[in-house]
Amino acid sequence: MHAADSAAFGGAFALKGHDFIPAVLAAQSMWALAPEGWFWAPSQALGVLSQVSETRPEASGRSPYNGNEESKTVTELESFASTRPEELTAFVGKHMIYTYENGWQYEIYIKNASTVDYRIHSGLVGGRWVRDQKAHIVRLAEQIYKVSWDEPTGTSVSLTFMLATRTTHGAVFFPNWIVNNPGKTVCYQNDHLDEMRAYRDAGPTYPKLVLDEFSALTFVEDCAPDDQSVIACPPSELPAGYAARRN
Ligand code: FER
Repeated sequence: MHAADSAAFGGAFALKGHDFIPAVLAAQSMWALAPEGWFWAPSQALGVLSQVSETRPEASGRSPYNGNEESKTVTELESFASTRPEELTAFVGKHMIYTYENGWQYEIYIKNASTVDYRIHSGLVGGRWVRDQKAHIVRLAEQIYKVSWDEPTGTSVSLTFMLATRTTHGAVFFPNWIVNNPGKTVCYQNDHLDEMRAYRDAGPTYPKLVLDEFSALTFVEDCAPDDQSVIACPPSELPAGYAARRN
């Protein structure tokens, strides 16, 4: 791990070469050891850093990252397997409906520890629905989960679910071709995967539209994992009032 990488984890920052340490920092910080040497870190960051180093997959031999990434493909480099599956059991099976502050309404089913199904009820790409999207799912803290993936369309999605407050936050990065022609993605994507990849590769990708929105969870229930009946039809074929249910 480079000092710069260490800095990215939890906000630690390197002060190598600086011999003046302000007292206020000294009171709230500690020296931390990275392979390249000692660096200064806020004390809150140290817990995160020690967790990271204890569970560093490359240290356990599980990770394909070996310092020679140029020679590997994305498929070889990217693993959707959770390093902490025991932390996901309460989240797997969750079926949630939520509305962003901009009015867009979405539905997601956490199908298993590395897969989501979803349906979009309204918004830029309302009507779109997707099954078996591989996603990275992690628990950030008690009752807070992050779900991140890259669509065949080129849209990148990172969603944070805060179950205690029944809120979410979405950071979604739409390529420009979707902004120009959102309707092209409105379908049951599983039947059009090659078409979506072709649109993605044709672009234009830029400028991307970044959605950065909070939402309210209006409906939450627990379903069994890997249940194909949870998300099984387009929004238009749902019974009246389906997405308006509140609990
Ligand atoms: C979400 C925001 C965006 C979401 C999915 C997307 C299931 C995906 C959008 C797209 O692929 O067009 O909250 O949740």
